[in-house]
Amino acid sequence: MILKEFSFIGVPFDGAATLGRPGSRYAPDEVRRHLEWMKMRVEDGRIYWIDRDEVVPFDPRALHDVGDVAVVPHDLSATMAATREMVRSEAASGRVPLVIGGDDSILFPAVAGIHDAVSGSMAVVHFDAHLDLLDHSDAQGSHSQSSGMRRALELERVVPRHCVQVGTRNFNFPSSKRFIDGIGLTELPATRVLSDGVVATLERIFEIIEPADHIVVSVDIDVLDPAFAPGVGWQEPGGLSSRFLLDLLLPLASRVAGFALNEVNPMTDQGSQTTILAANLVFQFVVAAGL
Ligand SMILES: [Mn+2]
Repeated sequence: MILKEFSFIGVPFDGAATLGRPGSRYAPDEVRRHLEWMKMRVEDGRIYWIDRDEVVPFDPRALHDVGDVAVVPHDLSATMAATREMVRSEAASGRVPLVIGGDDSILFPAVAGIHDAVSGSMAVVHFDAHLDLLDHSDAQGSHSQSSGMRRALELERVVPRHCVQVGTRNFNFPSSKRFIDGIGLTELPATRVLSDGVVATLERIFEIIEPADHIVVSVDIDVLDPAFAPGVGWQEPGGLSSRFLLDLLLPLASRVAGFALNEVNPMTDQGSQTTILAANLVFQFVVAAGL
């Protein structure tokens, strides 16, 4: 029996990579390619999960690839509208959308598509080196890889005090700090997460998101240290390890209404280090959700 079904939705668009390097448009197909290697290890609906030291049920049919959004490379608004609609439609059909970008402007239509499909309050767990809280700038406009979380927080039923940003670091604008404090968003910077450890961090995340009716998890792959994920739009030092991120993500898997993974960039990758990691995040998330 399949407990929960997922829809892999590719968004091969990096037209809003207005800072940092473009190239994430190539991520969805690369992630798909590596996913095939992982599915290969399923026997009779079961897979040996070495980290748990047990054989666990997994039906590959739980992970549907519904193809790519019909992106319009020269038109950000049309691309976001098409992404939002495909996410809405998959969520409305009862599957959990796995939105694989693409630059991090896709965070917004991923959350908005879920918002369109469900009623009740929503929380976003945002893993990222960056805040993505830019309201507007002359260079980047109002929708870019720097504004996705800001736009998501404006959705009617997304409740800022039930949202949390995890793994953020280094420097940003003082006006962003005023915004965070003003709307009651919780920041769990990488330094704090790494010193508190996995268990205490998870306790804090669950405490913040618990009251929300629906949870969306959004991962910018640059939440990881560049040593673990070199293939990103911008390498931000001082981040999490891949093990640490997996340990934080997987306990959330059975609870989410949607998952987004953005900024994986095959053009800046070392071999396939980051795209293999991205495929692992997706695959382990789906297996964990079924347990
Ligand atoms: Mn980022």
